[in-house]
Amino acid sequence: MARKWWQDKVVYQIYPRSFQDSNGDGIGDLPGIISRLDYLADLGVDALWLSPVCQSPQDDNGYDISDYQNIDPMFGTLDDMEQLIAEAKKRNIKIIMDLVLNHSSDEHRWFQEAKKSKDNPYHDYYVWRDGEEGVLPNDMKASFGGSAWEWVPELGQYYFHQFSVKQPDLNWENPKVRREIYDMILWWMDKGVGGFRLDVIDQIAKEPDKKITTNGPKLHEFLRELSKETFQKADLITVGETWGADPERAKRYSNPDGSEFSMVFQFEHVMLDQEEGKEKWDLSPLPFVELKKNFAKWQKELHGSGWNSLFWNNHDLPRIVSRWGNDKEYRVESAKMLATILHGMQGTPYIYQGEELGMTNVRFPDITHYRDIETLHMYEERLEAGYKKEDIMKSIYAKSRDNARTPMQWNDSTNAGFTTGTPWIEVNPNYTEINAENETKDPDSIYNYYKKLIKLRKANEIFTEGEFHLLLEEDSQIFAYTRTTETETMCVIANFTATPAPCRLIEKWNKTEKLIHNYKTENTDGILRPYEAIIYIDR
Ligand code: TEU
Ligand code: CA
Repeated sequence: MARKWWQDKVVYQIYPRSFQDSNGDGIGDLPGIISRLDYLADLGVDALWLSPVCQSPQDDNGYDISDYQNIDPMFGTLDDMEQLIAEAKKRNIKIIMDLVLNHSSDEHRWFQEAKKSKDNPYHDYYVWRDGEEGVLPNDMKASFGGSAWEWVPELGQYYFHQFSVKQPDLNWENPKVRREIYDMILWWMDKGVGGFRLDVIDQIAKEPDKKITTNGPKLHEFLRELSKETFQKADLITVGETWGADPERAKRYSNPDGSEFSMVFQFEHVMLDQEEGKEKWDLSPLPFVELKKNFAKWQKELHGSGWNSLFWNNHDLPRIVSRWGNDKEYRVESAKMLATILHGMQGTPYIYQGEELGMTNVRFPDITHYRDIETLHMYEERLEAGYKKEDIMKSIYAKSRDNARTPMQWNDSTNAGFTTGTPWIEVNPNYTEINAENETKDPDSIYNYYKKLIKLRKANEIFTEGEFHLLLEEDSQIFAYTRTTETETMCVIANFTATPAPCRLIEKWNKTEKLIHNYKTENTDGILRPYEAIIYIDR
């Protein structure tokens, strides 16, 4: 497979409302991001994926867009966006925008028109079914609680929404909708945007009468048209968010011929601690051996025939160091170990803001401190269903999306240097210890470890090219694998637990060159210390 220019790049995800506030209103904004570009350039990332900053009533923190061609005043102006693109460019950083194309906000002009009458030219931009009040077209459920159908009495019709009632689904069957979308994307491309992340893109080809949401029959037809009409006109980085992807589907999304996207976000690995038929709130332990095999499967399947992204975190997921690491006595070691495992693989690493500092989950005393629509709906639903408050809070501590959304911890001043005002969501109280100012100064910090991993990827082709091979498959503590090219072999070895783990690989690999190690002293006895991780290379 011919190498693509973007394959050795590293992406950093910014959740704008929680990154840096510049004007004291408690909400992060574009000028705030601009003021932190030097930090990001120092870290060494090549592109910034911004969660949505377009105009939005913020029902789902911007994933409900009311004007795709404007910036929400809360975040700044179009001028600020152009300035961000230009300032980032000076530092060789591209801006990746978040495209929410499955649905719009109900406050979008299209929807406002659509609900005026059945023969309004915009009516068919959305998905409607005739019916009677109280008699739903079917029993489909919306992601953020309740039915997927919302009654509009003036029309005598229901509209379809896979997410909240304020996120009506767009009708991709309508060629006019598709054309509007393409023109909008071309307009952003013209402004110098370097790429796009496509929100729930495998859900656009829904067929609600057949209860199909994900992977509808027309999905790839739509995606190929979308790609051809827009992204292929420039050489962009594009990534589709596809919760329903298996390796076969992922190969189509990320086909090296460029007919759909550059790469894919698939979620199999982050769903392993959720049992079949259960919700994410029903907690169960991580099946570690399965995790290794799952990664191995994806590494093998996509090698040479697709391209994966590598991530532990995003704005929807709990903090990885609290989830599968140890955010207490081994926070630093385990954060570095998790980074080592992930960055050693083939694919494009995504670092979610604060991950490079080892930021942790938060435990607010009660529900009044939480802001996420999904968390709030679940809380109400489970209370009604008779769950105990303590148990609901336990699920929230483990899985709430707000764990990832507390403000970025810049320093130990009030509100972690995020805002001079009152933050829209409280800062994690551990900011006095965990913050960017401390970590940029400390050569042994998690931050400087990430910086080193990013440098290694750029300096060693094997990170991008090497073929993956899982070692010690059934070992219940050690995650180990090799990457090989025609001339070199690299070996990644890590203890995924807080218990020492004897490892027969160490003796042999100690004779080779060490690329990175999360402990300061050599491993001389072949026993991996808690969360110890090493990358070796045999040149
Ligand atoms: O997320 C897709 C999605 O399916 C989420 O609802 C996911 O299941 C949930 O967050 C897991 O807890 C995307 C965005 O990333 C998310 O922030 C949006 O809320 C959602 O789409 C709707 O646009
Ligand atoms: Ca602000």
